[in-house]
Amino acid sequence: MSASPLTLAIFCKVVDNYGDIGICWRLARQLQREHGVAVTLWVDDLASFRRICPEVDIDAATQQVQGVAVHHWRGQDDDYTPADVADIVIEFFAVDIPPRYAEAMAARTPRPVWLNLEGLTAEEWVEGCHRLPSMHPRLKLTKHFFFPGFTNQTGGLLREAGLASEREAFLGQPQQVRAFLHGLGLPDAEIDAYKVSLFCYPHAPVAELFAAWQGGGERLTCLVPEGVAAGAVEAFLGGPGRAGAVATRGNLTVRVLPFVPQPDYDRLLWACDLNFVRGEDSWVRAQWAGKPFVWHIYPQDENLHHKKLRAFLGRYAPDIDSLQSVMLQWNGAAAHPASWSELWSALQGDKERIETRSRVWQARMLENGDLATNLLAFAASLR
Ligand code: TRH
Repeated sequence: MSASPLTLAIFCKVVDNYGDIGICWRLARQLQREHGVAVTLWVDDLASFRRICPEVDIDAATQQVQGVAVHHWRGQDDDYTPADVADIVIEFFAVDIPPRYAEAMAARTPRPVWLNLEGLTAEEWVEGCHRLPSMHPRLKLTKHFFFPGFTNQTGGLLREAGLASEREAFLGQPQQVRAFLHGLGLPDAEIDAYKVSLFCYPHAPVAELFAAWQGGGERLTCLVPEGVAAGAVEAFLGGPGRAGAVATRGNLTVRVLPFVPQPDYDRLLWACDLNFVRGEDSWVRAQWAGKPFVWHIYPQDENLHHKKLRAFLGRYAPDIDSLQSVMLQWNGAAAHPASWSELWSALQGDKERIETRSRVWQARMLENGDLATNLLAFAASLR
């Protein structure tokens, strides 16, 4: 008879957009598939969840999705008993788990491991805070901070075990890549051009970038998910930016794509020559894609995000000025703004170095292991 599986609960509050649920869902799936953990994902916004995972039923209080028990987290007032509590409890981005769940945690024997999974940043202080304990003010419970990161003194990055081989298998069959892009509506001419995927926040200087590409010396296909950079996209299209809408001006073709399920978003990143990504999860996926990328960081008060952006650039590309300049200006953080035509041609001039960097970086990140495995090892050390 096999022992009962380790149980784990993740509490996810969707603060904004798709990254919160994107990360929690990726972690949940991986823990279940690769480590045989019985995962319960508590999430407060099923509609956002469905955008990245279309099989989610937004009306179900509880449901099984790809082997994960998904519970609609409706509020803080429900009752829980110690039997409801998992062996490992993860609060994502310091959410407040329901008070009676915390009480049930304290009453459970043995007490669960309680982790706060934090956001990803390249700043150095993370190494000092990773794994630090914090006592509950009232209950006999200790939670530990778990930080993703870019060094072996952090929890590493989320990465599924088969990711690299899936990507190699996909890219190793050019007909499969073409078929995938045809499936997204691209005709051959758009597939044969330099391909860029564009995922950013509304304040990115997209219109300026489009103008540079339009007048640039190379045919370029820009693929934008529906609803992203809507103002600049609709101005370029001269009409609604619905999925399937497309227009060509000068050397630039802009095509609006449907918002695709998470696994297809990876394929899109793999298939493109350059990816503009944002937030946390798409940023990490772009790093694993092994392709050049430009990051639009999630904006924070008092431009705290500029510090985080610089910290990342300092690790990723301290020696590639063109890439630094593009990312800084894309994020409104350039000390001496330049024209987008200049920035773009400098970036293209460094193309090979940047391509090499994305592969070297990926190999370096592999050395830190993957976040799910690191997290389980840390939890085991506390049990
Ligand atoms: O959507 P984001 O901006 O999400 C977040 C949240 O805003 C969050 O509150 C904040 O803390 C965080 O950013 C920093 O960006 P992100 O993290 O890249 O998440 C997007 C998710 O959507 C990611 O899992 C990839 C997925 N996705 C698809 O599945 N299909 C698509 O077509 C696209 C464009 C993205």
